[in-house]
Amino acid sequence: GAYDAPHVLFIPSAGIGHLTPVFRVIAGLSSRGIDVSVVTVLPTVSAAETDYFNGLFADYPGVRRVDMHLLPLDASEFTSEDPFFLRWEALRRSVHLLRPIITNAEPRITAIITDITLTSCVIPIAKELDVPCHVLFPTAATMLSLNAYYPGYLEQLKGGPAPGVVGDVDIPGVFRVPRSALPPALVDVNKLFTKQFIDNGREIVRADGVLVNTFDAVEPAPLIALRGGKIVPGYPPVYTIGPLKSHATKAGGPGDALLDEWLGQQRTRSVVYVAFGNRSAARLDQILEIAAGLEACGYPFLWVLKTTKVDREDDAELAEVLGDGYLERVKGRGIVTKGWVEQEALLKHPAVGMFVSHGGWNSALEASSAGVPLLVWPQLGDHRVNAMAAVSAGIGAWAEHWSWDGEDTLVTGQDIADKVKEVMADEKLRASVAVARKEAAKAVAEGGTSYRNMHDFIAKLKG
Ligand code: BUP
Repeated sequence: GAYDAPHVLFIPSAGIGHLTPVFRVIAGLSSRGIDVSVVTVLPTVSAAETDYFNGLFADYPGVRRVDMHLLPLDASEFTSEDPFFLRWEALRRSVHLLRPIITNAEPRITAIITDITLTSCVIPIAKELDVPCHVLFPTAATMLSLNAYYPGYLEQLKGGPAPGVVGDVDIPGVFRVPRSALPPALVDVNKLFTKQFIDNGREIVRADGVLVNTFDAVEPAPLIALRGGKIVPGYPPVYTIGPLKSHATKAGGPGDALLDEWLGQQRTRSVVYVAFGNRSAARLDQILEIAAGLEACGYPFLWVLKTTKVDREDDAELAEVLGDGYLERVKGRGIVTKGWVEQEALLKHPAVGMFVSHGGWNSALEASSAGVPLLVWPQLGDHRVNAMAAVSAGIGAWAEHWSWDGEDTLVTGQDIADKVKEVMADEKLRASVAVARKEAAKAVAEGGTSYRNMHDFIAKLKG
């Protein structure tokens, strides 16, 4: 009833990129005194996610952990699907287990916030139990606009000359996404991911609102289109609340003491930071070209190297992967690590000059609020759409013709070195990134767009 204090149930999904914005919102609400419960499914897909959950509960002891056990998924039903997509499917098929969790919770659950991947399964339960439900969209508003538009786009195709054959997708009021830039799964309407994406895109219209980790000034077009009902009439309110701050309370520096010391010795804006997020692993031959490119670019560099998609399978020794003598040759000038770095803090270090990134939206926003230009080398999923968003926002350059999901072309060390030098020397880009940095700070400062949206959202939670 109206006298209940707010108690928010978060339903996260899998993958650090999905957990990141969820945890950041949890931290924001919890530190404002709002009671929060988090559905927790163990074991997680990757070891990094387990550490991430443990860190959250250690840092925010007031946050309640609600364990949920997944129903087993018959993997033989799916052929060679991504381990994260499979987990999303397992979660989707287990959501009815949430019903007793919600009805038995003490104090009463007054609001639900679900990750986008579970939207079409969670909203019917929330409606049935009469609990308001918001969706947290973990990537760019541009992707949200594609998610909103795609179900209708496919419907239109049905009446056309080639039903079911996906082409370029011209999102009203946003831009035309070439077929080649779409998340690869989406061009095949029978893919598990595509089915989930379409169901979620349809059902989200019944949500009470959508929270997005972005800010109005960085992606004005999709926000105007969504809010103006130009993509889907009657679309729910979109709360832009980014750039969300890291929830890690102990994140003082970028990582360990040695890294801090090394960074302290580098010239301002001279370090090339290279990281492709949590689930993009390069092939060995490509890793060797990246190594050569970084060695040849002439700048100091810090490279977070992943050799497998899921970290539990990663037992490669760096020295072996990189070959004889590489680490000795670059010693002092280049650091290669497999470990977790506190990226948000790292990007704010004055020595960091640019970021070679896969284009995960959390990473892109962290770079923009630190004023660090991106060189986006998309790897999979939404990365190319994010790269287009980053270019139109003036926060980065896009290596448009470099290898991508499923392609076996190799980008040479020379190409990588040339592009790094080009971005480092791009004064125009550096200037527009500096503007974006100011806009990002303005958005979250008192009275800014993201600040006000968060304030309105909390007021709504309090009823
Ligand atoms: Br790796 C790594 N430290 O060492 P994205 C990542 N992160 O803090 P995603 C670290 O993880 P995909 C590390 O700062 C960001 O907040 C990073 O999210 C943090 O990409 C987050 O950038 C990564 O959205 O890959 O989800 O890992 O987009 O392929 O799902």
